[in-house]
Amino acid sequence: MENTEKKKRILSAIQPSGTFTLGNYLGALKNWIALQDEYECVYAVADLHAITVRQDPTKFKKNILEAYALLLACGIDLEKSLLFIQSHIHTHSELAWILNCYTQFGELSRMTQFKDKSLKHADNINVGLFAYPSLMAADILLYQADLVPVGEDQRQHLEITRDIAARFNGIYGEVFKIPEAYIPKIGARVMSLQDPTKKMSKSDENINSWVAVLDKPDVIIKKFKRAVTDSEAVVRYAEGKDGINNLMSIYSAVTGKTNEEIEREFDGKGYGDFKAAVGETVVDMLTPIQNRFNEYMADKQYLEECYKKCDEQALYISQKTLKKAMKKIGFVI
Ligand code: ATP
Ligand code: LTN
Repeated sequence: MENTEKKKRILSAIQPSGTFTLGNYLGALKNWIALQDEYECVYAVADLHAITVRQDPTKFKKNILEAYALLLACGIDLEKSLLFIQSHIHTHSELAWILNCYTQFGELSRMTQFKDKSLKHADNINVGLFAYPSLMAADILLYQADLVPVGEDQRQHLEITRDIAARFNGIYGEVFKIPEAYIPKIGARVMSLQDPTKKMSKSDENINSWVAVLDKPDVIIKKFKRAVTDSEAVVRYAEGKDGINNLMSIYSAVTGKTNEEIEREFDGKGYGDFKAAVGETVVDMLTPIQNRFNEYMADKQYLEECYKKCDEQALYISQKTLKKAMKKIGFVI
């Protein structure tokens, strides 16, 4: 996939750290799918990033393959986009090392994700966790990406990517394109079903607080039934009604209905009916994805063909940038 057309290039990646949630789907993946016609999209399973926290080898291997299959099942179309496995492309580790040498200790120390994760994994504050942003910068800069769709939590990492690229270009000339953040036209911030003031997160130990894309229909329905609401018993979007607001924005993201339309639809009905309706629309949305996921997982050979084809193209594109950077530094190429 060469950048011959005028289409801008989008790059994004997701860590294969366990199952994906409805938050990941509505907040990120759905958008990845929607971008495929307008942009040249390069997507990756960021498995190298995932080892900054300790992984069980058997589970890790399963998670990587499942993440790949799930992304395909969500609708990444390999006729239009690339979807590769980060660790298969050796240029990422190589450029990350180089970029480490153009990144300051002080600026990495200021990364909020590093500070948060250091607290969470106090027994394993490894150098990889510290240097995480320079690997992410390598992911982005290797493909000369124009735009990077990122959630709020990754914004700081995109900023440092821009700083590193500008610093390198300042020394050696135009080697890297400076990427911009892409603010999605669609995309919802999905909150926890048990504490709607917190974002839905798969690392939340209360499994009722999140819905996984691969949860069985009855489990999904049950989790929505148990969702925390309020005592007003009126379906309307308003301040102080975090639980209902969250359910309304999920319902809206899935059905495309506006808040007014939802309020009209559930006028005179109780929360029980509303929660059941939200659960059912989510099930209807996820069932075809789950079916496709099962088909892909049953055909490992097909999956392998998919990632090998993409790996080859990703290597080709990324190698050009890596060579250019190395040549500028003075390596014997
Ligand atoms: P963790 O719980 O381990 O922090 P996570 O579920 O928050 O993980 P990430 O891997 O950090 O997921 O994020 C992957 C992508 O999904 C990011 O683009 C992030 O912005 C998006 N995302 C994650 N959770 C939500 C959410 N609740 N609502 C909207 N988008 C989300
Ligand atoms: N750090 C990101 C995942 C990620 C990424 C990237 C996102 C790795 N490399 C390149 C955008 C571009 C996360 O944890 N959400």
